Amino acid sequence: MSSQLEALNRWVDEVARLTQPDRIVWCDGSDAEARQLNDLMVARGDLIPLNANTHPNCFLHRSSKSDVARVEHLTLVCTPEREDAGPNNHWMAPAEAHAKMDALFAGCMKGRTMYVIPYCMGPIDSPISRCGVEITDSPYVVANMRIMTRMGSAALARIEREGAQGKPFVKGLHSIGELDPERRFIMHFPEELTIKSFGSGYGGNALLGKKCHALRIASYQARREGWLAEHMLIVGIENPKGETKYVAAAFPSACGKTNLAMLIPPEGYRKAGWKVWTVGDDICWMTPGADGRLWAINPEAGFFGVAPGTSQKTNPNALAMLGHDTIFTNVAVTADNNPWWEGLPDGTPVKDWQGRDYQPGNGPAAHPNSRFTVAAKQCASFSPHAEDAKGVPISAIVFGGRRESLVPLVFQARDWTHGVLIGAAMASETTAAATGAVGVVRRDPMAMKPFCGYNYGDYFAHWLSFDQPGAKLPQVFHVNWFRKGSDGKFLWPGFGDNLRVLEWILKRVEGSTAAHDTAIGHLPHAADLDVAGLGLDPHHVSELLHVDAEGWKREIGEIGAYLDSYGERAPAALHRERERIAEALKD
Ligand code: SAT
Ligand code: MN
Repeated sequence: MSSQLEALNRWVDEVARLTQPDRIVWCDGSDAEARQLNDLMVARGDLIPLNANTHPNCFLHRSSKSDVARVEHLTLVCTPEREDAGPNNHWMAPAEAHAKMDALFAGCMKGRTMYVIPYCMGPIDSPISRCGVEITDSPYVVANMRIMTRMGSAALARIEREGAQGKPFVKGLHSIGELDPERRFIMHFPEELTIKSFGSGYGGNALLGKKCHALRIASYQARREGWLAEHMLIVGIENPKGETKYVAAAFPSACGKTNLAMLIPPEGYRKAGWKVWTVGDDICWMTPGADGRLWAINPEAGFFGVAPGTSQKTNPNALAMLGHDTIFTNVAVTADNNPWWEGLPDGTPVKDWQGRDYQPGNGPAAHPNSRFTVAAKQCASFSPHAEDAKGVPISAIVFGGRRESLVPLVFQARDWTHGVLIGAAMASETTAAATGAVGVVRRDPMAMKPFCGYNYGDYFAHWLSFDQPGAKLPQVFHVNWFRKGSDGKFLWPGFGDNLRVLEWILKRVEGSTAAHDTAIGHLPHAADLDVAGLGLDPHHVSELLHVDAEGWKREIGEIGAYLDSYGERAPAALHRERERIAEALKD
């Protein structure tokens, strides 16, 4: 046995001694194993089979009602020095955190089965991919990890192979405990490549390959090793000439990343031959290639998407892929046992997400953060290059948030440093993906606020460090689909029509269109955005492309105060860039 497998066995033994499960199961990822687990969960009531005629092999899971979203206040990064976690993270000293977690884990799997899940984040043969092992007592977690990662024997073989090359795997220990919010923590030990999560069964808290590994731990590794682990979708845009360019885009949770990744071109574009290819909808690992470009993979194998709002109108690709082999969590059901959520035009809920008879007075039928888990391969727009071992080359990086006011529909950074400032200054109104108030504007640099596994000041410096001689870095843009007019209505139609903005972005990448230079960056000339036929009020178009100098002076001031909150660790180059913009706004 290789020393890596010995180390893994030792860790599994150690965990079993601590948690005292009745049984230990090593997951091989086979279909037979999945069927057995499903049967077990159905028998226990953890999964409810949905209508087998309309939704073959689809199941509903109802979570505990106080376990429906990520819990940022209980998510900690445990580095020896508090400063290394930074003001952007909750922190605890590693020894104290281990003691706290081990006390929670002691005996917690008595009467339960402990599952050992070897997994690979990214295509199994890609050098950019990384492996981990999650130990959990939740069959629901196993079923979700099976869809979201490459899980089982192939991953175990890679772990063994990489052990011989001295490459470690990430260790994640998870127990649902008693699902008691008072006894819940998600702890990260980046220097030990270790995660300990207790007391929640919810996606981002429990599927440890996702936010915990692929973002918090991976961002830390990426800084050490010279790559980027980002909260970004990856989408390929094919023009009528048959050329495909790839765009990576960062938006906070529940701001439409899945919809953008699966966009259906508006009819005119479709007829002209435009196509959109989905590579990923949530996480992007990018690494500089020998040619100087950034090459990206999606480390995930599935989509864990927000159900409410997903419809034939907003995301037909998603709706189609949800017709079979899907796990739904916290949606409502109709009388004929089909899944239902707010935003679906047809069907009537009879049971709400908690399984109660549906009554409008009880609030939405589906939980606002209810989710689907589905294999990426089920998506009709899934890119034929999504599993390429070398990844796909990124031409443009797009940052975006939910901003009712001030921020224009689209603008382009002057250069990389300006682009990093734009990413660092991102702000967005909060959503239901995390517990807490919804709709409050907060700074969410690169949409990584809940996911950056180290000090944001160091993270900004890491981003700046990619600007090397010979680098062919992507152009950087900022978009805002969520601008509202004085009547409180959205000014921009969004969804498929966002391709009109992506088209301008790609023209800028090619250098085939001029732009309007402003203090905050390059904006489209109204005539260069293909909005004819959208029926937009021309006044609204100019509002969408307007730079409100007074508003931006305030914003730039707030960005300065925000950078100051990282003290010495905030790169001087960002301060200088901010000052340059502040000066330009005076003209
Ligand atoms: O954290 S999850 O991955 O479960 C969902 C999200 O917040 O993006
Ligand atoms: Mn996300």
